[in-house]
Amino acid sequence: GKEKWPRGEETVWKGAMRDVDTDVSSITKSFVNHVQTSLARQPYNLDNLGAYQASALSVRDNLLVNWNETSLQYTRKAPKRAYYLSLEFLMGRTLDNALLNLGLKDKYAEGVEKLGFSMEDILDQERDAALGNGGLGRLAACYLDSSASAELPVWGYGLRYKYGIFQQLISPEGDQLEAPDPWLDNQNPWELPRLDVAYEVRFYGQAERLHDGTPRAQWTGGQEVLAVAYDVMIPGCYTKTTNNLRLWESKPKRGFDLNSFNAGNYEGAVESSNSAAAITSVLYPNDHTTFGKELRLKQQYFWTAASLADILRRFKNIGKPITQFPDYVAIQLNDTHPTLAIVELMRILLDEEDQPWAAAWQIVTNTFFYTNHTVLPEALEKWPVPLLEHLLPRHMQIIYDINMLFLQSVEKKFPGDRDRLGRMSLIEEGFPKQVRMAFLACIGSRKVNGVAELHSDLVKTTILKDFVEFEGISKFGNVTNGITPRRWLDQCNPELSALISRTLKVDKAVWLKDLSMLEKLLPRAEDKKFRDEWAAIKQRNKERLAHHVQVTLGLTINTNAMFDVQIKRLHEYKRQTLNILGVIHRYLTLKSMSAEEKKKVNPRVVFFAGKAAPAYYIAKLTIRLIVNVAKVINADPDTKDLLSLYFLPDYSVSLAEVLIPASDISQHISTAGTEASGTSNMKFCLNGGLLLGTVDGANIEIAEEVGESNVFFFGHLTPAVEDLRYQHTYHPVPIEEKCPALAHVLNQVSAGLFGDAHVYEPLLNTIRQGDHYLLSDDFDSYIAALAMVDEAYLDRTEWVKKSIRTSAKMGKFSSDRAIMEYAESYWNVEPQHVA
Ligand code: GL4
Repeated sequence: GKEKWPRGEETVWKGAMRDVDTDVSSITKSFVNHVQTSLARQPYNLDNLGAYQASALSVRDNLLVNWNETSLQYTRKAPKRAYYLSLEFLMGRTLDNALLNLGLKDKYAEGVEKLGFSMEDILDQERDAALGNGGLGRLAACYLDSSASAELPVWGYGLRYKYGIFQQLISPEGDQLEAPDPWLDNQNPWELPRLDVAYEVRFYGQAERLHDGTPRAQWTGGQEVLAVAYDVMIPGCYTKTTNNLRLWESKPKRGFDLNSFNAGNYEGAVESSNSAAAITSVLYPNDHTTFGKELRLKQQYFWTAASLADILRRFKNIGKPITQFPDYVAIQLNDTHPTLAIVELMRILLDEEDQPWAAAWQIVTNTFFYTNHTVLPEALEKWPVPLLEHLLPRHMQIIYDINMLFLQSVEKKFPGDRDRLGRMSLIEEGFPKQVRMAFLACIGSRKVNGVAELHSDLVKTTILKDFVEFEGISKFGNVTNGITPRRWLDQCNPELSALISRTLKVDKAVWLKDLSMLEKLLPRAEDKKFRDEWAAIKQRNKERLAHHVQVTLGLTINTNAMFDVQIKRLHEYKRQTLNILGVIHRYLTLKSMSAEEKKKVNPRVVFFAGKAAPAYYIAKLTIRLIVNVAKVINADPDTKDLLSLYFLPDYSVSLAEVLIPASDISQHISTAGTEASGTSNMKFCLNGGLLLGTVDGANIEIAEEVGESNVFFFGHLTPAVEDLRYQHTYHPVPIEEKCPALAHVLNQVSAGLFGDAHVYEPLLNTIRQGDHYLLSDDFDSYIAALAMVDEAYLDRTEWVKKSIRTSAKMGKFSSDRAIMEYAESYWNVEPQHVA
């Protein structure tokens, strides 16, 4: 029966309720309480790790108060909600972000100092939550921050991997080694285990159509595992709104399979429990590639099935008919990884809710929204039909049915166009047949978008061209990516944030939530005092980075040099190879200079960081080349004061927070048309670093905002790429002829200038033969652009003006703008103020 509420005396409850701490004495009190009770440790005798844990638990209590109020409000008002389904959430550290969003950082700093600790040391104890590979996962994290800050009822759904992205070690030879990332080892104060929120998820088994005049079928047998919820609080900036990120962990339904156990098969019994736990054991470390592994497909279904069951249960609590589902629920698919949610919702509506096909499809296609994040063919997901049939027999039936009805409607619009039917079919012919997930995501969604103007155009004119012709252009849109200025300015660059608040004469609470206000800094570019302060902050951030490298790697960095940074996943399309070959070119040029000529040269320090997928041989060779070039260059007394080079291992969100504010120039040099958006480009520019890049992704829109005179562009444009590749294949010209400067650099590498002459041949051959990413076409203009950067840096006054102008014009790239576009134009969800 229903329990009475409130139980007992309401006034007693109310009088005992906790509020958010606001003064230093209640903060120290809660800190010490957690030391004594939660940590069961003696006060006075506490290390930095213990102090971090006590701080985190105390901050968590504050978040929980807001989180509960937010949930209560959503339950009471039952507004339409949006759910962001992402296999990756690259959150980084939480404590600093939570303190800043709560507006309690100064008070906590004061409190812990009184207890004998430094805030900086405490913050440094936290491990990154690195449940993502790169931009796609970090974007999801920025969108959660912006949703909560805009008071939008948006929840994230993902997986609670036991191991996040691998830790990268670099051997002395320059090989990347991978070690597991045991991020949960020291307990994670930021998650709330919800053992009471659990769903059964089925795999394998048999699906039988009922043939009773309905489209229903029965799915039975197979393996059942349990999905258990872990909740992560997502505080908004200067608001009570604290949303939820729900991560699923897989568990065996029973500790072990009793049937096998009784039959004397102990090993088999334990094995089934192992395989259930395996589902959420590790994040796949591939960015832009798919491998067709069964466990990855299991992850995708496990996560979408649990999330949908949870969403449906919450919807049912409102008590509305199922046909109104899309009036209360919008689901954003972060790339094709959660596409099975479309099929799973169809299954539930048909088989469990007894909906006719057309009604079910109507509900589905009004619920989902699909974002595409890349047009690289190797990243477009396809699942073998036999694998799907085996693992998810009912879903495969439904996919066939969707496809049949879909192709019938295509045939109706384009009668007799068999080529078109073949191109558009959800099932690609071949051995084996494969399901094209991007097509399924497209036809199952209300809207489809790309992540920057150029990319969205490419989606419409290439991979989904036929679908635009069939469904009409209005279904296809663009939402240019954004970044949260909380983490990527206020948190990572507190001095710059403070300068901005002083200059604008407004509290950061205001401009951090309306980033276009930065434009008011523009006139200050003409103010010498302001420029000097601006430049001094950049210099201190460079020293902070140098200090970090000194402490962690024992290397001494020349902070009088220009800091030139390229940090991102290693990939041929991102062309780290172009950068390192450019560095070698610079080195060879310096070696040929007279002492007199050298005096005019600007010293430069080049930084690289980034991980390569463990099986990506060419990307790993690029790391090896960078490391070995660094050894030679950094040890050469002729040049080392003018050029040095570092590969910083184990790139992470936290490392990015130190690198980005220290950059004078950063490189975003993908082959035109390959980088869908890029988001670190925005982070560098927001922090006053200038951009050296190709005419690609969001670089284009950044240039539109800050003005072309404030960015350094080079290279061929997207429309030329196809032609150039055709030339490479059918009319190849030897590199010596086409680009002698590049040929010379390659020959020096081949000759063993950086050791291991033969080792690099496979890498060099990707350029000598085929050159799919057009390094030989862009090398000369790249070198010219680097020279223009040098030239510009000599006029330091003008450089600082560019830096200020760049930062001032970055308002558009706040993820607050992006999330409002999704909320208003796609999801139709509205802010819910929590009083
Ligand atoms: C990516 C794109 O490569 C990147 O340009 C974009 O900024 C990011 C977020 O939209 O998505 N796509 C894939 S796949 N990984 C990415 O980082």
